[in-house]
Amino acid sequence: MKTFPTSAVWCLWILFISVSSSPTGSSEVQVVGPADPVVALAGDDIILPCFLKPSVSAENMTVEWTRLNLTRGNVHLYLDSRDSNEDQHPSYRGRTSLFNEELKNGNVSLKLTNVTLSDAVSYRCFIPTLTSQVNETTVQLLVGAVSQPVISIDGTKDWGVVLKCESGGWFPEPKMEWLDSSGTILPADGPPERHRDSEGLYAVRRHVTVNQTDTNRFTCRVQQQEINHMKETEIHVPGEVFIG
Ligand SMILES: *[C@@H]1O[C@H](CO)[C@@H](O)[C@H](O)[C@H]1NC(C)=O
Ligand SMILES: *[C@@H]1O[C@H](CO)[C@@H](O)[C@H](O)[C@H]1NC(C)=O
Ligand SMILES: *[C@@H]1O[C@H](CO)[C@@H](O)[C@H](O)[C@H]1NC(C)=O
Ligand SMILES: *[C@@H]1O[C@H](CO)[C@@H](O)[C@H](O)[C@H]1NC(C)=O
Ligand SMILES: *[C@@H]1O[C@H](CO)[C@@H](O)[C@H](O)[C@H]1NC(C)=O
Ligand SMILES: CC(=O)N[C@H]1CO[C@H](CO)[C@@H](O)[C@@H]1O
Repeated sequence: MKTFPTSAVWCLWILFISVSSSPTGSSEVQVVGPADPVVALAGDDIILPCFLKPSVSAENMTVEWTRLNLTRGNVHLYLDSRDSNEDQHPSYRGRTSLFNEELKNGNVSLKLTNVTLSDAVSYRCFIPTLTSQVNETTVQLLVGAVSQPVISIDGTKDWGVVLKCESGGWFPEPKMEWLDSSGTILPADGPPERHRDSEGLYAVRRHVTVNQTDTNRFTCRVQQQEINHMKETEIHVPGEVFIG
C-alpha cells in the first residue's frame, strides 16, 4: 500500500510528459494573435498578425478572416490551398492577402491595404480545420487620421497678439495646446472649439493671446494619445506686430 501512491504519481507524470511534449499532436496547436491592438493611420497598409503555435504548416488548412459582428460576407477566405473570395464583403475587395510564402510556417497573418476609418473593428482569425480548443483569435484594429496644424495671426488685443491654430482631419478627437519657445503650456483664450465633418473627422481650433518674448516663437501642438501621434507647427511673430 505504501508504494502505490508513489508509482501512481510516476505513471501520471510520465503520461503528462508524453502528452504535453508530443510534437505531432495537432490538437495542441493554437491560433495566436497579438496581445495589443494594431494601430494604423488611414491610408496605411497593415498586417493583422495571426499564427499557429507551435508552428505547423497552414498550407492545407482553411483560414477564415472575418469581421466580428459582420453578419454577411467575410474579409478573406483561404480554402483548398487557394484564396477563395467569392463571398467577400465588397468593402474589402482587392485589399486583402495572406503571405503565401509564410503559410508553411503557420503564419496566417492578413495584409490589408489602404485602411480606412471604417476598418477599425475587431477581426477574427479562425481555422476551422484545426482540431483544437483554441481554433480562433481576435485582433483589434484602431485607425486614426492626423494632419498638420496651421497657425495664423488673428489680430491684436490690448498688450498682446492673438494667434489662431486650426487643424482638421483628425481621428479620434485630438488635444490642442499652445506652448512658448521653452515648451511651457500657455493659457489659451478658451477651450478648443471642435466640429466633425461629414466623414466623421474632427477639426479643432484654439486661440491664444501672447505677449512679446525673447524669441517671439510660439508652437501649436495637436496630439492623439490612443494612436500615439503628435503634430506641431511653430510661428515666429515679427516684433513690430506687438507694437501696434
Ligand atoms: C498539402 O497538400 C498537398 C496536396 O495534397 C501535398 O502535396 C502537401 O504535402 C500538403 N502539405 C502539407 C504541409 O501537408
Ligand atoms: C508573418 O509574415 C509577415 C510577412 O512576412 C511578417 O511580417 C510577420 O512578422 C510574420 N509573423 C510571424 C509571427 O512570423
Ligand atoms: C484609399 O482609399 C481611399 C478612400 O477609400 C481612396 O480614395 C483612395 O483612392 C485609396 N487609395 C488607393 C491607393 O487605393
Ligand atoms: C473551435 O473551437 C471551439 C471552442 O473550443 C469549438 O466549440 C468549435 O467546435 C471549434 N470549431 C471547429 C470547427 O472545430
Ligand atoms: C501679458 O502681459 C500683460 C501685461 O503686462 C499681463 O497682464 C498678462 O498676464 C501677460 N500675459 C501672458 C500670457 O503672459
Ligand atoms: C455592436 C455589436 O453587435 N457588438 C457585439 C459584437 O460582438 C461581440 C462579441 O460577439 C459582442 O460582445 C458585441 O456586443
